[in-house]
Amino acid sequence: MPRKIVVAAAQMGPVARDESRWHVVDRLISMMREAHRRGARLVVFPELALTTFFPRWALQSEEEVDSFFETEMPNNATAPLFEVAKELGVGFHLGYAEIEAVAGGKRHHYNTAILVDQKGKIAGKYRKVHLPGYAEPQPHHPVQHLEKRYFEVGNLGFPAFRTMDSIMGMCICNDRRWPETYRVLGLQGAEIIMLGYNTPSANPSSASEPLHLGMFHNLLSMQAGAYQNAAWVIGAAKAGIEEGVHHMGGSCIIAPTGEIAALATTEGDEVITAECDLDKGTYIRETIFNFAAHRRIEHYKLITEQTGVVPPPE
Ligand code: CDV
Repeated sequence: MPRKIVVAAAQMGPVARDESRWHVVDRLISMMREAHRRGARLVVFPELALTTFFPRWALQSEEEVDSFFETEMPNNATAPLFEVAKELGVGFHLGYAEIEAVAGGKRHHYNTAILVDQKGKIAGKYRKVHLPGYAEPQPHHPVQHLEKRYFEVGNLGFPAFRTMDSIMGMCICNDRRWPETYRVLGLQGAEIIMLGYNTPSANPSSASEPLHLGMFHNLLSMQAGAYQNAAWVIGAAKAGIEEGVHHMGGSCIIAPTGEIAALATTEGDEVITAECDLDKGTYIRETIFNFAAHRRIEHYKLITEQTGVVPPPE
């Protein structure tokens, strides 16, 4: 019996600093309805989808920082999205800034994504592990990227979830560039890997990188991750000029073969869809990337024991 699901990536055009959550959620709902009209049962929204990409600024007051975070999910502003998801029978992935309040009054800040099932229930949560950028502004950089100022490293690992008749995993933006992300999910049998991203079109830390490499590296990373782990990868971008910074689009749906099944063509709100055969990667998992037969973990120790580069002695 074929296991097929139509999935969508809902790319977002810019979100202004003063745009309300209510307005953003309206945009997300419109795209969810459009995806549903095209037969989708799962929609992937971008990283930090509810607000502008605030880590481009060195915000000074705690109050202002917290205004970009959610303390509960769903909340008043996002509840309509959950309701429409349930009404339509469409699952979704949503990135947002999360404050977790723990005992003793301490609060943790994470760059988070949730997976909501087709009944509107949260089926999984992920907190971004690979936080790019800096804690303090870098005056010589073309664009500031201060995720290390606002977020703690995620504490949930890379969990996979059995939901919506599949095994699904998530990662967020910069995580998509790291092979370890996909492999940890691949080792749990992930068939669909979802991610959102906010990526400036020009490398924020290097004025000398040719512009065309941005999109090349974006697709290269996701296509390699998909193929090497025989998984579908769905990437949803924030695109266009947001508060003066141009973000690349290129939202895409990538097959387990590494081939691009759908690719966004605009820099605005845009829904792309593809029919995913969840068994398309099976022959890859049983042959070239049969992990149980071919992986040689006794030779991979450095990957978990060492962080930076240590060249051999001269
Ligand atoms: N939001 C991100 O994680 N952005 C990074 C940028 C800073 C390079 C990315 O990897 O796309």
